[in-house]
Amino acid sequence: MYVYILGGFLGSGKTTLLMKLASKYSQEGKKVAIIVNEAGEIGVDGATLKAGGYDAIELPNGCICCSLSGTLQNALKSIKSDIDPDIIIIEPTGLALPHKVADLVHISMIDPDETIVIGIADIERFKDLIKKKEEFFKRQMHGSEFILLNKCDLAKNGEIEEATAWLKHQFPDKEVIPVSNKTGENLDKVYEKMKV
Ligand SMILES: Nc1nc2c(ncn2[C@@H]2O[C@H](COP(=O)(O)OP(=O)(O)OP(=O)(O)O)[C@@H](O)[C@H]2O)c(=O)[nH]1
Ligand SMILES: [Mg+2]
Repeated sequence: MYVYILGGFLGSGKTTLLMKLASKYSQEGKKVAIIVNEAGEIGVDGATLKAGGYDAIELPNGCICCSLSGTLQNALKSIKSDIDPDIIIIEPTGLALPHKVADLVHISMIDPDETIVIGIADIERFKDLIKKKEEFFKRQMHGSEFILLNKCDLAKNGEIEEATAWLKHQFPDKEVIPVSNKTGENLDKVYEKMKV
């Protein structure tokens, strides 16, 4: 069982990627379970996900990396015992620290083969986010395996190069992949990075 955690600020494209991943893996015949913890007004609810044929658990009103940490651990345990999926995809709120969610997965004793945190940044609001919340953004990306620079379909000339250079300077060890969760650009590279 693999656990993927999609970390990134509010509106960066976590749910859009989650839906793409869930549908790809289901089409491949894998059993996918989803945990979403929405903070914002944009997104999908558990009912919509279930309609897509996935086992989905929605954890609203609180943040899974802090106030709902016990709830998350219980959800993970019941998913493991009741559904036993091949893949669990977790979308924490845009205000969560994804590496803390990964720590909770580890201590919940569900014993995944691997837990992978994917960092997602929004190219359209990149400069603005760095200006206003640089420290938080860095902490959010800190525990990720690699970083997706999303919404590349909206990027203006030079923006992708500039943001990539900034990210590579902050995180020399992390691969930065410009993608569009909307058009699907470069998502093949993302799938290659995933272990299943
Ligand atoms: N143009 C463009 N829009 C995108 C892309 N990915 C996501 N969006 C749009 O950006 C908005 C936010 O996307 P979501 O996937 O809901 O983002 P999120 O990170 O789940 O948002 P929260 O859960 O509210 O934090 C939606 O209107 C998406 O349609 C992309 O690659 N390109
Ligand atoms: Mg969302």
